[in-house]
Amino acid sequence: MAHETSWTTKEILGTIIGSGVALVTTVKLIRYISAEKPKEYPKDVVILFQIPRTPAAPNLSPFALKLETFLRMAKIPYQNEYCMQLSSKKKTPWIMYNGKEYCDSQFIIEFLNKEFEIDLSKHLKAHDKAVAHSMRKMTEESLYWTLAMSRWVYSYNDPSAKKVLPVSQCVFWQMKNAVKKAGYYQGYGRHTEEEVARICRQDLQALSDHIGNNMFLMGNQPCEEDAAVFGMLAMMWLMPETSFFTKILKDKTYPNLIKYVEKIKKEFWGDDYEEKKADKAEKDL
Ligand SMILES: N[C@@H](CCC(=O)N[C@@H](CS)C(=O)NCC(=O)O)C(=O)O
Repeated sequence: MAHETSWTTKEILGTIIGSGVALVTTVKLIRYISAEKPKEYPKDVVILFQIPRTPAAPNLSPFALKLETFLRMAKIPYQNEYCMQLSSKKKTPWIMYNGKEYCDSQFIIEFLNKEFEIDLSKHLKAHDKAVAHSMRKMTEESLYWTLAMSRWVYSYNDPSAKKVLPVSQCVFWQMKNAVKKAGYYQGYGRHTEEEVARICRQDLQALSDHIGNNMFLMGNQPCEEDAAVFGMLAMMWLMPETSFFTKILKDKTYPNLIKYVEKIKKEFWGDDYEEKKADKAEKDL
């Protein structure tokens, strides 16, 4: 005699809920196992978060190059963490130090100066410090925008851009739109390309006239602001062919600025400036 198996409503509900709980637990378990664990960083070492380096230079971002140059100048132990992650202020570069985040290259330098009792400008008198401060501000608040507009907006359709800016077409498009918008609110984005090129030349002329035959920004000894000025000027080599920066560089309009960049490169970067072939091969694997 065949037995009929009839399930009560309670049993059916129990089976459905039981299977659901088992499924959710399994999914959670898989997620937990595959999730990236927070990295452990060494104590008392600055972890420098910056966008991935390029073959020709340590970074495409003048602020990242500034910060890493400063760390080298000040001989502070650091470790690079190349990633696209932005800081809590939605900017790059930024650092982690003993588990805490610090952002904005200048605020970071101020923090590190205190933490490591460093003053790379202690040999300067108040007046010279004021001049160095103004030069850095001109570089970061004016020259930077001419660079950003030229690189990401005016050179958008330049096929040579791909050679110097190793980013996907999609990222390039996003950068163009973001810089165009930011440039508009900053102000330079409302000018014509010729007008922005004029501002760029005026800033470079001021830097060139000020540096003259000196090796560094404030004489023959480096100061803190050299990191920022170097970081920005070194970007001239990372510009598409149609950029007015490339024209200025090719025409050797400011030979002392070229010498200045070469000097700092040699002094604080040596062979590390360009990506080593072995590192590149490992990355490409
Ligand atoms: N004042 C900041 C400027 C940093 C900055 O503007 N970084 C750019 C890259 S060069 C950035 O993060 N841009 C992303 C954005 O503005 O959304 C600093 O000194 O760190």
